[in-house]
Formats: sequence, structure tokens, C-alpha cells
Amino acid sequence: MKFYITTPIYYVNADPHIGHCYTTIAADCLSRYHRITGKDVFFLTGTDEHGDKIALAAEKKGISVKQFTDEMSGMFKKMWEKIGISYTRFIRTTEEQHINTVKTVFKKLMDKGDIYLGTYSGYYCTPCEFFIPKAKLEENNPVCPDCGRSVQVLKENSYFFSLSKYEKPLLKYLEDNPEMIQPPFRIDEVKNFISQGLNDLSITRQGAIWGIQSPTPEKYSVYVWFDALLNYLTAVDYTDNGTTNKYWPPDVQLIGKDILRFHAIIWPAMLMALGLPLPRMIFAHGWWTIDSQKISKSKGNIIKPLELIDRFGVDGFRYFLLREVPFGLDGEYSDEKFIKRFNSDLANDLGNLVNRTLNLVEKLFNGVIPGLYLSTEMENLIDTVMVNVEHFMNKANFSDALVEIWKLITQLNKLLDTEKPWNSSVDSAKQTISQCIAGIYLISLLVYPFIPETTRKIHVMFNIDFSENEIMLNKKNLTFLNGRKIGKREILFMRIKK
Ligand code: ME8
Repeated sequence: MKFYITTPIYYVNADPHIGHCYTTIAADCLSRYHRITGKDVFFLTGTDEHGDKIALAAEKKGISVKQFTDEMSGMFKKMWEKIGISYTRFIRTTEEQHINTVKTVFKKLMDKGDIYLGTYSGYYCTPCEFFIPKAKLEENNPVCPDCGRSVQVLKENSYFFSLSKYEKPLLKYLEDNPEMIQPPFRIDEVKNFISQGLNDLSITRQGAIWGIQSPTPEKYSVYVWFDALLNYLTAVDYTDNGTTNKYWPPDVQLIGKDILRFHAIIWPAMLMALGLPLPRMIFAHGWWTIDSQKISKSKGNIIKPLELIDRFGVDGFRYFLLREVPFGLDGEYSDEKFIKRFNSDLANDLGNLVNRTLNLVEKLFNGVIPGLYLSTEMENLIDTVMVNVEHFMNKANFSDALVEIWKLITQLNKLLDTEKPWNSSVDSAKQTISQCIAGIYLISLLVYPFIPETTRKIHVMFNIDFSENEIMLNKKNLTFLNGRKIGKREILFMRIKK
């Protein structure tokens, strides 16, 4: 019943932007969902703090790298607090425990013969932290094939990880376990890449100043990606004996598609070399774009999360990101889309349902919930929605899970429209209202992983003690709602004018 979920650890050379929030909110949503279905969740996120570009960013600011990484890592923590990220562990690659893990793994693989000394001759892209094979470079134009920036020429002694040795075992593993790579359309890309042949990977840098020292006679820095990927092992207390705590292996590793090869090729090969079980699912989501360009610091087309949160609230922000675009595909960001989604789904559908229902409880029943009733039709709909939400959440399909939940919201709004409890007999009004109350309560649980602050607000309006630890997704025992005096009403989502 354990559930281990990770996000990438983010580079600290720039403030968190909408893309970083996207992956982290998605991981938070899955964590919350699995918690309220009774799992023991371990949710890992953190910051990636080594590499020349971090050292350069600190130098530019005129402060020490230590001070810079402390400050920037703190910015990420602050942002996660602001948007309700319920992580279990925030890891930093500059931590002692992590440095030890990297050295331990390095030594182990050296002892095994999977790390050896050689010479690297080729190109390196510092912004991408990527060794570029000669075949990938256009003649006379040595720029990075990924980011288009100029590359550095390197010729130096280096330790190598014998990635090529794992080419066949990895292909076989992916044949046997295709579900490890999600969404399913990504697996061919990974397999094709492996089939073209894997080169051994240079995993040390001679000149790099800011990195973990290799446990070798020469004083080299460990390559940042070799260092960074191992954070997922540090967090589960990897030891010299090769053991971990109960959370290994990861159940879901969320990443953006930009870093799929690192996670779907190098990472599993490292784990195979260590003799550890591989992650159950590596999910590469798409990019938020503007004019079809990836939103990124280097492109300078950043969308600032705090500005959106000021306008739409934390839940408006979370909802948009999880609902607007099927997880896995790219999504073009626009203000208009944001406003439309907010007004139609949150203000009109959910907000109105809650407001109308509680207004009627006040007007018709002196603010006391008038009984508990669910028609067979509504019971069936709830059962179907619960089953479908589970199905979609197991596939990290957030938008379809929300579509399911909204079916229930739409149905209850329809019920109010057709039954018109303000204009019907007391008995009929009781049935309609109590049905809406039960429905809203269940909706408040179903939306909790996505928009937890809204759940809290609904519970306060229902006059229920709100304790996140006690939220459980089951529809049994709603009797505590019966005869309860409701609390003070508030508007959940104010319509936004353009
Ligand atoms: O790659 N749309 O860190 P990073 C969606 N440190 N997601 C986006 C995005 C966008 N426009 N821009 C960024 C690194 N992301 C390494 C990872 S892990 C062992 C080391 C998200 O700061 C997405 O999850 O460049 C992407 O993979 C990640 O931020 C890259 O963050």
C-alpha cells in the first residue's frame, strides 16, 4: 500500500515558473489522491544545485554559490508552500546524505567494472548539461541540437559509465514492461534511440568547479546528471550495502518530455547496474508553450505563477493546469483560455451549485440540512464516477478524471433546475436539497486532490471540522450531514471579467 512519487529536481539558476509548477502540482494531485484512498505516500521533490551554470549564475549575482543555492532553493520551497504542495521530502543535491549516496554508487560501480577511466573527446553544452555525440552536430556549425546554443569543445580524461553494456537488457526490459514509459506513444521514441546504439557515458568533468568530487585518485567533478538522478535513491535512504527503505521502487516518476532520455535510458541502466528494481512508471508530460515555443527561462517567455495566483487564486491556477490539457500533450497558454475555464467550470458549475444549494438550505430549512437521500439514479452515477476517477488517476489522466467529476456537478445543477425546490412541496424540496448536499460533500472529496483549498472551504460552509488527515475517499456514512446546521456561506469563485 505504499506509493512513491517523484518530480524532477529543478535547477536553481532561475526562479520557479509555470512549467515547474505544472509537474509539481500534478505530483501533488496524485499524492493527495493516493493518500485519501488509504496509501502510504512518499512524495519527493527538490532542487538540482550542481553544475557550472549554477556557479556562473551565483558569480553573476556577486554572491557565493552556497548563499545563492540556499536562496534559490528557498524560493522553490516558498512557491510550493504557496500552491499547497504536500511533499514528504525536499531534497537538495548539496546535502551531505546525497553526496554520500553519489560517492557510494560511484565506488560500487567502479568495483563492478561498470565505471572505468578513459578519454572524452567531443562537445559539451553547459546550459543543457549534455555531452553531444559528434554525429548529432552539423558540420561547421557546432551548436547544441537541443537548445541551439554554442557548445564547448572538450578533450580530457574522464570516467565512463558503461551504458552500452545495458543496451540489450534495457531493450528487453522495455519489450517486457512497456507500461514503464508513459504516455504509451513515448515508448517508440525511447526504443528507437536505444536501438541506434548507446555510447558509454562520460560521468566526470575535469574543469568543473561546482560539483561532487569523484571518489577517485584524480580530483574530478561528477557529471551533474549522474549526480542528479541519484537523488531518487538518496531520498529512500540508500546505504553502502545497497539497501533502501520500504518505498523503493518509485511508483510514478513525473518528468517533462525534455528529460525523457535521461530518465528512460540512463537512469534505468544505472539501476540495472546496481541490481535494483526499476520504477513502475515514468511519465513524460508535454510542455506549456507560447506561440508554440516552450515556456522557459532561456527563451525569456516566462509566465509568472504568482501573477496568475493573484488573479485566479491557488485553486484556479491548479485547476487550469490539470484540466486544460491532456497530461502528456503540449498546451498553448493563453489568458483567454484561463478566464474561460475559470468562469465556466469553477464559477458557473461548481461555485453556483454550492451557492444555490446552501442558499436554499438557509431559505427553506433555516440553515439545517433537511435529511439524507440519494436516488438510485444518483447512487449509480456516483458509483460510476468513483470507478472512472480511479481508472483515470491510475493513468495520471487528470483532465479526464475532472471531466468525470464534472458529470456529477452538471447532474446536480440539472436536478435543481428541473425540480425547482424553491417552488415545490416541502417533501420534494427536502429530497432535492438533501441529494445536492450529499452530492456536494462527495464532490468535495473527489476534487480534493486537485483543488484542496476548495474542499476546505466547502467543509467550513458545511460546518464540518476540516482535517486533511481524516479525508478519505469513500461514500459510506454520510449520516453526520443529516440535521447539521450549516456555517457561514462564502462565494467560492468570483467570475472574472476580462
Ligand atoms: O531538467 N512546460 O531541471 P529544470 C512544462 N535539473 N513543464 C516544464 C516546462 C514547460 N514549459 N519547463 C520546465 C532539469 N518544465 C534537471 C532535472 S531530475 C533528476 C534533474 C518542468 O529546472 C518539466 O518537468 O530544467 C521539466 O522536465 C522540468 O521542469 C525541467 O526543470
